[in-house]
Amino acid sequence: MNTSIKNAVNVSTLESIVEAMKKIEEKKVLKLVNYAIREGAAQAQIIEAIQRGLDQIGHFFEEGKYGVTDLMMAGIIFEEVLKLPSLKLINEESEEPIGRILLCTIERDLHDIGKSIFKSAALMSNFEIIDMGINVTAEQILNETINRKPDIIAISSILAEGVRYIKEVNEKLVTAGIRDQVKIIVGGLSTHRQAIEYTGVDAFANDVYEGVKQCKIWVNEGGEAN
Ligand code: B12
Repeated sequence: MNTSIKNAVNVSTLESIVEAMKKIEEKKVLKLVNYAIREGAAQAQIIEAIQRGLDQIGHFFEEGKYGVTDLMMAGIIFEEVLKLPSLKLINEESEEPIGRILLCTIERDLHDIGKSIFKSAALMSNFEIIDMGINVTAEQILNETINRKPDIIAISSILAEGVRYIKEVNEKLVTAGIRDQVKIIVGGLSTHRQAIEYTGVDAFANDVYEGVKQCKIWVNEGGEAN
């Protein structure tokens, strides 16, 4: 994905996006995003601005100023932004896929925005994506791995409890004798470097672009992790 800044982007437009997002002002966010794109903002800058707004919303939620409905509305706004044609998050050129990724949000977790961003970035890099959706169990991941033979399993885990289910994914693949046939990468709020050791996955990335870069290394080099 080209994340270079084409023109000088007005920093205040990006700050206005953060503010509008923070206040959950849907129309204003969409208007500002379109404006920022016309100013030459890169996709990554826009996503980063929205994410900063979401972080504030998260804090307000923790403080009790916002409720679940507000979280939900925030999620809807982000989805609307991701769908904007001007953001061009989908690669329209139909080139031969460089590899197959099985993607999901882990069991009991309904957050799918980070997953969608990873999906867009991976599609832009010509990966084939099998999107299993949200709240996906280790058993379902195992079955789909056997059936679809992906090169990589990419798991999004936003809730803290996700780590235990990711560990289960690794254990099921080991028991089935197919763990060495697939790489596993995880990302999300609940994951950190220590989680790699605990869960037995191959890599961790909280930045989708870093995550896709790692996936490319695996498919290009025949599967060696960093
Ligand atoms: C929107 C939102 C929701 C929406 C989600 C809508 C949707 N369509 O996804 C809804 C309303 C459903 C929701 C529900 C809940 N939520 Co919520 N939610 C949020 C909020 C505000 C934003 C999350 C988000 O989308 N962020 C933007 C994305 C882009 O960021 P991200 O998910 O982290 O993804 C980035 C990286 O992590 C990474 N990444 C993510 N996945 C992957 C995968 C791979 C492979 C890679 C490489 C990278 C990667 O790349 C992304 C881009 O940089 C956060 C607050 C916050 N600070 O994030 C709380 C937050 C995540 N929620 C929280 C909570 C507590 C809940 C609820 C339990 C609330 C409740 N009492 O009901 C429920 C749980 C429901 C469930 N079972 O999942 C807590 C989680 C605490 C924790 N760590 O366990 C947070 C942190 C709020 C808080 N501060 O308390 N939520």
